[in-house]
Amino acid sequence: MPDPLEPFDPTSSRRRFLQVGAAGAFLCTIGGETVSVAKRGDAAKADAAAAKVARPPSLVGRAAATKPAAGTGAKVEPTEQQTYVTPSPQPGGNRVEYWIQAVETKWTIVPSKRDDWHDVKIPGTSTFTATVYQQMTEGFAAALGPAAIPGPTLHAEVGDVIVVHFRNAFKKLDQAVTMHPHGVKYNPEYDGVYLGQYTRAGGFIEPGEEFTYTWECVPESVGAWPYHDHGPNHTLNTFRGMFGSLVVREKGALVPAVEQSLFLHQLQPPVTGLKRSYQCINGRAYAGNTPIVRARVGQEVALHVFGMDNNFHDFHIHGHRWKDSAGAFVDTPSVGPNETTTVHFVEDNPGRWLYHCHVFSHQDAGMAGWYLVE
Ligand SMILES: [Cu+2]
Repeated sequence: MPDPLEPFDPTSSRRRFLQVGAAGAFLCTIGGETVSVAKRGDAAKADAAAAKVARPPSLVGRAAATKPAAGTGAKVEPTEQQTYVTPSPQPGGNRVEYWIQAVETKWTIVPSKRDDWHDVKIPGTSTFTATVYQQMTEGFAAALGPAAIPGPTLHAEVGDVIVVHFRNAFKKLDQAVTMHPHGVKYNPEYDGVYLGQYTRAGGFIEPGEEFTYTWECVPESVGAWPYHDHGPNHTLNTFRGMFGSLVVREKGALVPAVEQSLFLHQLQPPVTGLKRSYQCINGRAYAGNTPIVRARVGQEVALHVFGMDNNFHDFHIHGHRWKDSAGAFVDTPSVGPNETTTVHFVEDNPGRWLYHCHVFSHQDAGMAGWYLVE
């Protein structure tokens, strides 16, 4: 493998080009066109292809479907022969509403230009244009959260419905995007997936448009799950930041004192246009830039760890171990693409600890952070 700290330079040698290029390369199938995203600048090709994807004919008459009276059980506009009913909360459940927009934003991967773990400088620019989900106040009146990687964490309980008022607020990128959840129950209207001629209302939200998703929290939804873009250009948009988490609890369950979602993913030159690749946690690389998790002895700690790229990752915290879902003690479980593992323990070991992906080429290129216990 190439030294991940070496700048990416496709002209330096063919061997390096093949190695580094292959490491970050992927194919986007966009509206019937296959685009290779393999080297710096290739993201623009995928964006250009996505701009040409036509509104699916299945969405004729879509205006009525974009704004169903969510929670009232009103039927959305049929887009095929079958119609679907907007679900309502179970008795005792709530409508948990969010306003979330898709935006482009300048994002810096290593703001401190340092790796506090190895106590070295990380030179060079690490700023690129990310695509992200941003939480807004009711009616999209104002920003409620930052335009950041990852998007907001959504919280709900079994019996609730999560209602996401979603807006595509892209300014420069001319392409449809969506919000596709894992873990919750939804009918095809609220799947948030582009399916060509079979696309339903929630699967193609163009710049300036809004759509309201309604997702049910059923008993099988308990846990932490990712959401991400699943529009025509979903692979690229997800790789450059369009993802977040949703956490569903049993009714009345207590919230852990320390709870944090951690996304393990890489930001590679074909996606960012930067000279080198970064192994990231929540869009940031190297200890001091990645999330600093803090806890006190005796507190319940839950860390939801997601794989959010093409790789498998091994999540490790020094000084700690916990039980997996099968009841076995672990300290380095693996997560694959869009898979979640929850680290769950009562804190019993004070100190400055490192957490990191234990794939060695990932940990050394930034996929690490601090866990501080008083
Ligand atoms: Cu990893």
